[in-house]
Amino acid sequence: MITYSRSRRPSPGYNAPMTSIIQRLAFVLLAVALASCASAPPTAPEHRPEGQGRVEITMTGFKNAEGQALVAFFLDDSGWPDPDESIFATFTVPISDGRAFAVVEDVPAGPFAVSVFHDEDGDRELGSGALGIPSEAYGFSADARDMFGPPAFEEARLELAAGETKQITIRVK
Ligand SMILES: [Ca+2]
Repeated sequence: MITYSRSRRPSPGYNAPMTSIIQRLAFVLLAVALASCASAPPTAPEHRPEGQGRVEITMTGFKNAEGQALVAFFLDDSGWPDPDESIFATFTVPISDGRAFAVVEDVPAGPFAVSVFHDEDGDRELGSGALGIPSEAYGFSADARDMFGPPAFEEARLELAAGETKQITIRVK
């Protein structure tokens, strides 16, 4: 096959079919390579639908009104669930009658998750006591809870549609 290219003088039609077959084969291989890349979800960025919505968060279960509720809003697992690592929004909300309420506007449609804790001492850290067990109450969207640490983003994940106002309740404990 390689030697044919040497005799490439006045006979252009001779090499042409082989070239086009090689080009076609290369294209098929490229398509296969691209297809196998697309089916690797851990590295591929997730497609989000167009549009925005609004999320209304009711938080319940606060045992007193000291300090504030620290709310962290995430669109993916990047930084989850650390309030200081949220790329989208982190804010504090006052507590009244064991409850707190927040509205998050202009949220891109698609997956999201929320982490909340009762920052009683106002140090922006989830207090922990003996054996590292949290001493301040906390909770996550979708009622996600894990015995041995924070739940994964996927466990707390909810979906927002474009134009939707979604009301969620997070119970801290
Ligand atoms: Ca704290």
